[in-house]
Amino acid sequence: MKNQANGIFPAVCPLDCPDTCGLLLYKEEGKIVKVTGNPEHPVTQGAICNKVRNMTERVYHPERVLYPLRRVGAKGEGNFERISWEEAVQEIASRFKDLIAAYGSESILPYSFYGNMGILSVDGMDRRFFNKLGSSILQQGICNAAGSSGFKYTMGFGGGTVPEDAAHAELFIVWGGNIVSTSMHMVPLIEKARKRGAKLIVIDVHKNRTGDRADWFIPLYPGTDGALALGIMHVLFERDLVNESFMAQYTLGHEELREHVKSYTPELVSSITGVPAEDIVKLAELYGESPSAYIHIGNGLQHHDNGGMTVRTISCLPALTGAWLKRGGGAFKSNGAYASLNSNALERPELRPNPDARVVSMNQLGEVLLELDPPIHALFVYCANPAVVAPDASRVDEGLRREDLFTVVHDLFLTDTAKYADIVLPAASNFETTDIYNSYWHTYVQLQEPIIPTVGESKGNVETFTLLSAAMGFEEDAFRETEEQMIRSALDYPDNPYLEGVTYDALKEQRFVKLNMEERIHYLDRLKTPSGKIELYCEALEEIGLPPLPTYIPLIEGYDGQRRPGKESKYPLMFISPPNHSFLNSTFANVKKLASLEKEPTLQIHPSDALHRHIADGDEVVVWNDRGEYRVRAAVLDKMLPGTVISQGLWWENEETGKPQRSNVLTPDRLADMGGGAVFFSTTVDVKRQ
Ligand SMILES: Nc1nc2c(c(=O)[nH]1)N[C@H]1C(S)=C(S)[C@@H](COP(=O)(O)OP(=O)(O)OC[C@H]3O[C@@H](n4cnc5c(=O)[nH]c(N)nc54)[C@H](O)[C@@H]3O)O[C@H]1N2
Ligand SMILES: Nc1nc2c(c(=O)[nH]1)N[C@H]1C(S)=C(S)[C@@H](COP(=O)(O)OP(=O)(O)OC[C@H]3O[C@@H](n4cnc5c(=O)[nH]c(N)nc54)[C@H](O)[C@@H]3O)O[C@H]1N2
Ligand code: SF4
Ligand SMILES: [Mo]
Repeated sequence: MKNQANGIFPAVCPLDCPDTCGLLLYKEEGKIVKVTGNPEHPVTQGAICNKVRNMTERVYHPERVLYPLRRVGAKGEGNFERISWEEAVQEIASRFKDLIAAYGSESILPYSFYGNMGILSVDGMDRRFFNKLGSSILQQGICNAAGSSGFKYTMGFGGGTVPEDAAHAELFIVWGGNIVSTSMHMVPLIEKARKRGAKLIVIDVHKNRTGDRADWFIPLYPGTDGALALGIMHVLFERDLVNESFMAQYTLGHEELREHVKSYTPELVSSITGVPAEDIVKLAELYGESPSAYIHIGNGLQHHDNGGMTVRTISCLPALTGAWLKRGGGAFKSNGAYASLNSNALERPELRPNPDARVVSMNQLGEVLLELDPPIHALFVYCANPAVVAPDASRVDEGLRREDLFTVVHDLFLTDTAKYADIVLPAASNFETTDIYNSYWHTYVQLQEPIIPTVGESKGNVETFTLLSAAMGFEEDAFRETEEQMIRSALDYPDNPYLEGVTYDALKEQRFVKLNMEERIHYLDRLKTPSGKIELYCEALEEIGLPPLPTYIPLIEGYDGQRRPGKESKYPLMFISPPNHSFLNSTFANVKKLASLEKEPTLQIHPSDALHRHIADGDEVVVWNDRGEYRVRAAVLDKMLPGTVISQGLWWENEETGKPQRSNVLTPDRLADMGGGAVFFSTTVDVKRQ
């Protein structure tokens, strides 16, 4: 395909988005000229977002890194000279060897996330390389770690209601997410259901694009969702809207829970959440009386100090009503676990000479680079842009600026992170490489093969880490495997019955292959919690110092449960910085067409908060706390409760204006209550006119 000048070729969207769309790439004279959805994809059915319709602007962007580069100016300045791959690889290998000899292999830290969701790219040859190297291990808690952990404490498994079933729900609750922007294929599915009378409720700290479409939008104070869920439980038990036989058969601890939630009266919960008591009762009744209620648990509500407990609590709701037994009912946090692959075969942990190597959190990169003892001396960043996306960005900058830190960045662009690199390696896009993709929402696995030759001298991750392995002198066969061999071994995984029938040959022939969802009939009978039941009472939580029953725990930095700032909240406003519609995290922030749709970063502020600060709509404002400051334009709107301000989008620094515009200069690097998750939204700030 890559050598054919013209034609229409199937492809997969590589971005960190639940929908993992099937694409069609139109080629003319050897170049991709158009990207559309593939109408044959059973779930995404030909519809794609505007971001990826503009993917050619990214693939052929004039600023794509085309050659390996070596830094010539100061760190962060962004001045580089062109070098060859041979030089780059040799320099990296010799620096790594020297560092290992002087300080040990744990002085090297990989830093990666899912800028390309390809399994071979981010969970494949790279892992083999760092395992064999014996580097420090990165704990990848930046995205859904707290919430996924919370869901698992309750359900034992990282999979819930799948889209084909959700389509049959009568009530959709989108809770702490923004599906219109972040999982757009849920929308037609809900709209179709609404035509036959289904309802959409959105619960969020601000009226996002999804809230705009809701039958009922419920605003609440950040980090108080756990209390709202407990209030719903209180009403469900009190009004006998629970399913006793379901609870008896499938749950552990419903009697304890019944007693426990007596104290979460609608009045108390209203005082915590800001949701009127009568609305809490109405919401519980709608939920309890719905023939089939589906809860879409977004990622936003778990980026908090209490994010794990919040998701654990919400995911208990369907067990009270028995919604899991209704077609379309239940809950979704992530469906990634249905498509679990053979990670040992992919990552080869047995290559690691030091299985007990230290584990460091990607959410504390600044701290790790500045304080860790013994120190990190080399950082290898790929498929991630930590200077923009990681919390406490000023500390991250300070760490990246360290003269004695050897930094390599493999990316398609000179991102804010790459500007700090000693060596930049040009990355190929996924349309230039072979990989497989599973989705954390739908149930199809897809194959991508190269559609165009690599742009410039760029190389995909597999090839890059294969080259580096050779330069390090790694001789195992694992470093010589082809993509096909890696895919075959990843799919050979009898431990996951959902993977039955998904083979390399089937993928070659069909492009998208459905998981064996027949297996889901056994979902409730084969739960992987210690008790095999849905754990309303969860002993394992006591082991990590948390209450075994769902409990509202106020934020460390945020409201204290009585609408007063909590003990570490020096500032009066809660600052929420969710993703925006036109970027994918910080990806596309450098694509003019998409950046111009978003215009500029803004701060949405409630009229009452704006008034006493003398801030008018359109004013330039400074947003600050002890960690840093952020200068943006105010948008005075009443889309949230007073006391909460919103700034959407992960923007790169603006070289033209020089205005600080990374929201993460304000966010804390504390870890959430579970899973080492990030707590971006448990942030307090103040705002003034510039
Ligand atoms: N267009 C676009 N799509 C994306 C992304 C993107 O950047 N842009 N990112 C991708 C990634 S990596 C992810 S993880 C997903 C995330 O997608 P979602 O699961 O939709 O999560 P977020 O967009 O992070 O959710 C943000 C919402 O949570 C709300 N929120 C914040 N705090 C609270 C709270 O305490 N309670 C409640 N109820 N709501 C709260 C915010 O107001 C915001 O509306 O989207 C993916 N898709
Ligand atoms: N304030 C705030 N911060 C947040 C969030 C938030 O809501 N608010 N959301 C958080 C969440 S949920 C997430 S998931 C993280 C996302 O954090 P990241 O995954 O770091 O986000 P991206 O900005 O998408 O950066 C991905 C990078 O990978 C590069 N890339 C793409 N394909 C390839 C490839 O094949 N090879 C290589 N080597 N590089 C490639 C892209 O060019 C891009 O620069 O951000 C987190 N940060
Ligand atoms: S970003 Fe999401 S919606 Fe857009 S094309 Fe990719 S998978 Fe589809
Ligand atoms: Mo994410």
